[in-house]
Amino acid sequence: MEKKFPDGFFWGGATAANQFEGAWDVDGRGPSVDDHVMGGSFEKPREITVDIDPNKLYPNHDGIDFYHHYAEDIALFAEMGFNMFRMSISWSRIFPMGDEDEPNEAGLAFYDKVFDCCREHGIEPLVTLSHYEMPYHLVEKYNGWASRELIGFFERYCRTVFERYKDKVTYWLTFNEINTGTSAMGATLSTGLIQGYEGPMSGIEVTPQQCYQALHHQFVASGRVVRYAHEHYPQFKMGNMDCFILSYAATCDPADVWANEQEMRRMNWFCSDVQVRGAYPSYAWRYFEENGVKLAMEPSDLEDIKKGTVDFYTFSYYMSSTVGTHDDMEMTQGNMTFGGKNPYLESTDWGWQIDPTGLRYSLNLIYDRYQIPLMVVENGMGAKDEVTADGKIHDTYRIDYLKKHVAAMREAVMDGVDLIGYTWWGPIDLVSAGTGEMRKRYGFIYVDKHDDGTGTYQRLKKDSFYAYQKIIASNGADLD
Ligand code: BGP
Repeated sequence: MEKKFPDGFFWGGATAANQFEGAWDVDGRGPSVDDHVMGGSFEKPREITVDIDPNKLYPNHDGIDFYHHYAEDIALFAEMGFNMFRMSISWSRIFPMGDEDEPNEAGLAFYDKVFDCCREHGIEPLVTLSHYEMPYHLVEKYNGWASRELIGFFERYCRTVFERYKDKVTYWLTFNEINTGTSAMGATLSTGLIQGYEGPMSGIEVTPQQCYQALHHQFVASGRVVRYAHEHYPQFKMGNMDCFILSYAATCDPADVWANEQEMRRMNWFCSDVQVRGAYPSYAWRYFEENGVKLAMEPSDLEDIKKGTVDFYTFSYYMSSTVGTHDDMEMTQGNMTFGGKNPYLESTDWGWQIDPTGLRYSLNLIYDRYQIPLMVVENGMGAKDEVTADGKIHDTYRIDYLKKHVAAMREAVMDGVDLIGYTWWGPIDLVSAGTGEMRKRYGFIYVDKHDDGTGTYQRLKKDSFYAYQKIIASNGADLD
């Protein structure tokens, strides 16, 4: 059987406005949630402050200054052969407070320039409407997505950008990694349930009631904007976005298998069952009852969810984990999560367990369940890079990770999965969402920016730049 990806496959990279644009207070932009989060590390959690302290370092404020380097960066992406670029629009650049009536023209004009630049290079933008941020004012005044009023504000923001960019953008995602809203980390980054909160980013205490009510508001908002897009812009393709953390049962003890199934439902299936199938899954109601969740709903909510199902399913995939019931399980860190250690896998320096076969397995599981086109919109390896005296970065570990994951996707395509695109996370180094570090680098392009805030912002091509270029040029056939 021929080992190949379909013609027209999308190859590219993925970013988020808050982690790389910088220019946090330029041209009328308002502060977003991430602008209140300080830098951290593997050992030290990021801290949130209510007021921005000018004596402290908030790494998202400057990011890697894509705001002033976009033309150079997009040209480098084109040089690698990208035909897709995933990016997000900063809501607080368009509506600085989030609840005002009129958008900020300077913010809108910035994305016009970015999309035009993509088009000039033959790159299709894939735009996330909300990637781990919202105007901080919405947290201060409404406690984020705890409030139903956010639905209307989000709709206004989406309608504004849909109309403005209708001729420039076709592929849209509503909420990045919406399923993290089931956890404390997501309550900060995604649903913003942190009114008045100061402390470690994952330290906020939230009840299942608070998490699922906020998620319900996001489901309704997503359903409404997807439906609106379908009705007004039939050319648009609307997708969801989940953080897929594949987990295996830690042993063949049936109790472990069932515990893992429960975790797979909570983490990986619950949100996409709603957004792809258009209804709360049958298993949700028992969970709600046993965990004291009573959703406040308006009569039209379930209809909005039903009528606003997505056209394609997208997800991030970095690692896998294990779940079990036995006390002697060894634990390890991971993306937005702690999980069981798998003795068959190696880990990155940040404890994320590398599992390319898990990507093939996940793609098969997801496609079997939903039967709609899939995209892997984040996959990558955070690592410390060293610049040699002659300005080179020999990131063989990243190339190895990349090739193994591309090979796994190729197998999944041959298994019959309708996979239409792949965007590597952080094709250019950017601020880590989890730790706020710069030294946790994902890029094929190195950026001279450091954890203490110093750096020239100079861009350098790593060895992986050329490796990805070769993979794209052969449409994934050449992995030697
Ligand atoms: C995903 C997020 C991204 C990104 C990535 C890597 O969960 O969608 O925003 O940051 O993970 O995570 P980190 O930056 O914590 O290494």
